Amino acid sequence: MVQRLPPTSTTVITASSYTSSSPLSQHHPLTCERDTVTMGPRTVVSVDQNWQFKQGGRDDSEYRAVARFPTMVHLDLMHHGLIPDPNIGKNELQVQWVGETDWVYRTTFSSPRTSKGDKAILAFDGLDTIADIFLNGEHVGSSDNMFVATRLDVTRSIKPVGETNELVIKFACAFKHGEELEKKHPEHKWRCWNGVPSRMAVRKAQYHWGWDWGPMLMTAGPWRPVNLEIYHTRIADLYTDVKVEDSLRSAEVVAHASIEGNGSNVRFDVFLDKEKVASETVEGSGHVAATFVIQNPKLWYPRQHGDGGRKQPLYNVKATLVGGGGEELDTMSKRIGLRKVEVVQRELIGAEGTSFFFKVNNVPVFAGGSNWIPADNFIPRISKDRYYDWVRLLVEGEQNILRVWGGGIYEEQALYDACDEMGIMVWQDFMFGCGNYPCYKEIRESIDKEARYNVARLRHHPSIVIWAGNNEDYSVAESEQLTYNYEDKDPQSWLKTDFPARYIYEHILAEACKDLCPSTFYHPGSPWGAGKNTADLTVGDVHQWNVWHGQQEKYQDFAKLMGRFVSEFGMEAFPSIKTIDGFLPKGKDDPDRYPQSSTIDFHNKATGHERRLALYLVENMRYKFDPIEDYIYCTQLMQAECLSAAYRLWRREWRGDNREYCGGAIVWQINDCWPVTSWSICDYHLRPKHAYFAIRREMWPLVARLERRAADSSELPKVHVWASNLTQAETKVDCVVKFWNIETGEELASKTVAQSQVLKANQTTDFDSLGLTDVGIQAENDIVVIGVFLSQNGEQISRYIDWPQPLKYLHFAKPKELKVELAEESSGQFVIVSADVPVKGLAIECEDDSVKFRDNLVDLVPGEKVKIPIEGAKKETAFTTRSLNGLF
Ligand code: BMA
Repeated sequence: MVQRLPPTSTTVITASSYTSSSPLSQHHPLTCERDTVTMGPRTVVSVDQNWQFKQGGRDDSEYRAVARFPTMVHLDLMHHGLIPDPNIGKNELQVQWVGETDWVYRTTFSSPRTSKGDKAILAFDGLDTIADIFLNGEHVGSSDNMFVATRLDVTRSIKPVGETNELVIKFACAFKHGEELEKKHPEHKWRCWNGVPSRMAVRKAQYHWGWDWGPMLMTAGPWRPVNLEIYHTRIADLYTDVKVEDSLRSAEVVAHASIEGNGSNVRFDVFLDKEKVASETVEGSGHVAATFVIQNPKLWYPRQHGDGGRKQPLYNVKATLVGGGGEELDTMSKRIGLRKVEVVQRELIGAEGTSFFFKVNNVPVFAGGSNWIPADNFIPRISKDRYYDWVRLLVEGEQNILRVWGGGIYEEQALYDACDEMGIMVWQDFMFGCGNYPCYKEIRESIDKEARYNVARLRHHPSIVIWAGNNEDYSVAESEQLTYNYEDKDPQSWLKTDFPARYIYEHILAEACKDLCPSTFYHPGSPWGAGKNTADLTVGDVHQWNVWHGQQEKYQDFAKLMGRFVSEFGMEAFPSIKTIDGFLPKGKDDPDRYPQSSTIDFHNKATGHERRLALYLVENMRYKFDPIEDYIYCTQLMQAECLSAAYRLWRREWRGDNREYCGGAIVWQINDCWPVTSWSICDYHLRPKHAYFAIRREMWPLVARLERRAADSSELPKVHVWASNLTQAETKVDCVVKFWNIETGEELASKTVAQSQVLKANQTTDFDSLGLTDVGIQAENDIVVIGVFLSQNGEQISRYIDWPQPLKYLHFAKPKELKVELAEESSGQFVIVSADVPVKGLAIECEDDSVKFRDNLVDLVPGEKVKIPIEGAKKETAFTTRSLNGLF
């Protein structure tokens, strides 16, 4: 069958079909009466009204209305004023009892009209966590895994049409449940970092047990929607296999529908931007499929690639189940993207080991982005808009990858939808983190179900470019010296070792991915490198924590700490003063409003945080504790210096074909789950820390950078200058390097290092290095600030100012003239800043939270005006500044 598109489109689609009656009952063990009555369409009734909750196991507790639905118990208790807000002060301590007890949720709903032979299914998208379900007094099912959906056939328990049903869910204490399981399995070596070991026995978000950036808040409740479905037949699943030809000129999309019950045929429709581009009807039930071949497909790319547009092209595939009389019985749609993704691990020229980078539609992509933790302790209150706002922040920060970390949740649909639309690649971990997980039979079965459910739920998202088995569990195995013989390929034997979870990562999850999503790369863990030590910098990915944790290296040495792909590294900083004032019980008047106070320390969960922050501050800058705003500024400046150094030095090693010495850098972490001092670059309220802007500048597609390096300490350093072009086009640039005296602001020299020089696409170009004496500078290097300016067709496109390190040795001048002006231009609002002397780390601040900065914390040199794009300022908006020059 061939279908031609309307003449306006260049896409030509051919379609063919396939049917098999697969034994669907395997997947859907519900008994299904096959009747000959006329079938009605599937109806779905949201069971989201009348919900009430109470504490379990107590006769004196009363039911109260929930605050929202879906929900978690802390939200309901807060709503009734029964617990204080755990985000404020030290209230976390007051609410611990909530996680140490049982909870009951109940509702009523009336029975809808059904036809003879219809089934009634109660579908729970997510129950947190140890749940027993009762309908009209009868126990109808249970669940002990927060990450799976539960479908219960209640055909025989539901009341006749119009009558009222009572649904009760009893949630047992997950914390105690974990402890019991830990005791029940003394054969296992329970070891973990963060939380308590018993967390690993419960398939519940691991950060609920507390993490080094999060409180311990053991939630419970129906955290995802509940629906009542009435049907005779339905589409149980719709998925696609997408294969983009190497030439990129055509793509094959095989759409599969699994049918439960008896339909007659399935119509598959394919849409691009709401316009129908193909349609195909296939007879049969069980498993049906249709193949579409799309010529000149509109391909999905990570942002900055492909057409470079902000909105990626997405196709909709819709399946409609049609009965014998032509009646539509059910529909299901999936929004997909057409792309080909590879993870390239191959030999490198002149370097050890193998590369690790993503290639999308034949284009190697340097991945620069962030790690993601759950955006709240109570996920139901995170709206779709908030997810989109987070992804927009990422996009506006010039990032292109987000790693959904394994100690949280398989995220809400909205996060992946936003990433699909905005061209953000997603690295998706399975939900295991920082531990030696047990692997007894019951938990294996639960994990298998969880893996298959979530891979099937998420596999249509083009943004998901890799699945990884866990977060740092192989590193825990190494540190605990557990058994791991890479050469042993017999899964059964792994179960007998003291590291049985290898069976989860290299067997259960690997098989689930192979069966359900074979075209997406599966990586057993993050970090992991083909059986080598997880700290090996030459293979796979690494988590580079020797800055902050580990050896506590200097961040100036990030170049030598580079891995082939760095999926974690980080540095802490305080959040905005607005966020701190928000969690201090008395806000601005709180007696604990100083950096070392007990409330502020309480909102930092990292071991040794006082010492580590102090170490990096004391090594690098003259800093101030008082007022707290200055201390916040210092930690944020230090974090910005640290993280931008990593992006700058690692991105430099993206050097073209077979020279992809570093394929990506993913900072730990973009977000927080409550107001806290952590490694995040934006805080709980989405307020960027200054590092966010510094990273944004480092991820700009076309930049010039420099590094000063001396062969030995007696020599003046040489200035090494390079440009990095992450665009797909070769381009010609000019590059000038300028030198100023830091204390006087006098311009000492200027040197053109590139004139109409070709920068190859998608790689770094080194320019000739400069000796300071070559440009006539005889003075010691420590008073020279160096700027590198890149221009294209006479227009400056990148600037970078480099300072001698450490900054604490420098004597900064006080500017006589520091201008900060608000300007309205046709391209938007700007704050324009300039100064007569070099200024380090000029932060523009503003009381009004509705003013959004698109850049900040800039370095100034004399003779230059720097434009900071902003939004939302009014004429009367007052701006203040802070800089290293101004601190002392
Ligand atoms: C990591 C993460 C988290 C942790 C972070 C900071 O490696 O995987 O477990 O929060 O370090 O310590």
